[in-house]
Amino acid sequence: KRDSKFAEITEDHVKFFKQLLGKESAIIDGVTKDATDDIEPFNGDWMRKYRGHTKLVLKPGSTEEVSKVLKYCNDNMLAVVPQGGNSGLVGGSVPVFDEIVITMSRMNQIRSFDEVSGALVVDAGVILEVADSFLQEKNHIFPLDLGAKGSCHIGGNVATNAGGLRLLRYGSLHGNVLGIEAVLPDGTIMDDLGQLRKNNTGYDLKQLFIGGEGTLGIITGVSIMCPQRSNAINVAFFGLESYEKVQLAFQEAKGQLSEILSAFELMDVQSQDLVQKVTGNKRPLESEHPFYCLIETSGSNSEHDNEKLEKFLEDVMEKEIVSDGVVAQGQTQVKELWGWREGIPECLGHWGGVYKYDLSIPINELYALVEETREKIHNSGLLGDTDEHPVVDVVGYGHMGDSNLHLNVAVRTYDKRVEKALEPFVYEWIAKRNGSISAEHGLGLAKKNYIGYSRSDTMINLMKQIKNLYDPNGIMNPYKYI
Ligand code: FAD
Ligand code: 2HG
Ligand code: ZN
Repeated sequence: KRDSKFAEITEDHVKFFKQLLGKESAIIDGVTKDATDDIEPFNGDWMRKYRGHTKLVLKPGSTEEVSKVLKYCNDNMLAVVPQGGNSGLVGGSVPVFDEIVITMSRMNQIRSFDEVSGALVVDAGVILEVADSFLQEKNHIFPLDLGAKGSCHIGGNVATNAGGLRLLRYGSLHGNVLGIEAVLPDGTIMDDLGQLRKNNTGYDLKQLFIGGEGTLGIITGVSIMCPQRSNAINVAFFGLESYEKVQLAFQEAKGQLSEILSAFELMDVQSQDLVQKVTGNKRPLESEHPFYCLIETSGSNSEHDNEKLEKFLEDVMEKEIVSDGVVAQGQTQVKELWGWREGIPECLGHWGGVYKYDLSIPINELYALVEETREKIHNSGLLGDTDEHPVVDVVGYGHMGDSNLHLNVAVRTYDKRVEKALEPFVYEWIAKRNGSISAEHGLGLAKKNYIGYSRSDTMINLMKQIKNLYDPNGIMNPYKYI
């Protein structure tokens, strides 16, 4: 239900914002004129699962403008949703009712780069791929990479504490982010945009905004540590006959490839079958296997790394851990092989909808959940790719190197019966193993009722106290997890 403490947007409010933001393009106004088509992309999420009813989208162009917008909203009890690239997978970036969308797309400038320290300072609305291309010219790399890089914003990445494909190597944003500039609901600008690697002067408040999902304030600037780009990127793709063997391969990879290992990704055959159905591409390996892994190495010497990777593959095949495999010959094949992994989320959406679970699980049990879920769906009679039996398939893949499983159930339509078969089953399964119901995507709207499976009442109460301190009126991204 819409919270009646929030004001409804009036023509006077719109007038204020128009005066403040000036430019015609800085506001999409469905209040004083009928909502245009333009506003709809801001109301819907990437999965087509959540839909809000905003009538007003604001596009501030500077930190000062964000500050003035938020102060006005706070004074007038207008609820807001910060939005980055709108690629989030938990419904956190779209309004639930008529909250004002504040999109960061106009704040898209790279502010500075220090070639000696590797510190990059950007506006929150810079697209991840744009930052990475900029860094490539400077022989550096953004320490985060993910399939949505072409659309997600760095501010959104930080707000969700995104993990992605290379966390194994470069670590999480909690370690890489050096500083944050954020605006609190009352308009206060929290300038903590330092570039220091070490700074133990009191509480590290910026950490609250990393993974805060827009519930405390709006991130306007980010300073982040970027490593040197490796000259050599090599990739191997291989098939295995059991999850036991996947674990052995992971151990071997860590042992044999140690400091050059930069990704270890897992995909089951079901996920690969669906990717093939959608893309029609030829599979990297001739023979079929229940599991596939993709390993990436990043080092300084291509020949040396390639030799290491070839030797690794030979060794694990000799030990009968790996059944078949291939090492990419050149960058085109590197990209092609990555496509079989990075393409999964997009391909799975092809049938209509996907129930997504993003889980941290003790590694030895990681795939057991997929098997149990598959069995449950089989027994429920919902499998069939028809309107009556809407489930297309149950697939498991993810960041094996970080014990992070993506359990996805592809469906023709979102269906209450499927949801009932999956929830709270999946969450109970995770709670029993002290796992996490959100490894890297956040809670948003999707998991708001389930936080208790991963956090104690004491922890949740402490979070609520922080929320009330920063946002006493509760205008920041309401109806979501907190
Ligand atoms: P949005 O979706 O716009 O917003 C996400 C949340 O952050 C919302 O709650 C929003 O209110 C808040 N927010 C956004 N910007 C700000 C800001 N400036 N200040 C305060 N709050 C803000 N995620 C991973 O972790 N790893 C992956 O490997 C991965 N792969 C993906 C692949 C695909 C194909 C897709 C579609 C998504 C993937 N994601 C992944 C999820 C998503 O891309 C990330 O969560 C990303 O970090 C979201 O960034 P965004 O700019 O799109 O944020
Ligand atoms: C990935 O690793 C993303 O590809 C998306 O985190 C996972 O769609 C998903 O469930
Ligand atoms: Zn992921």
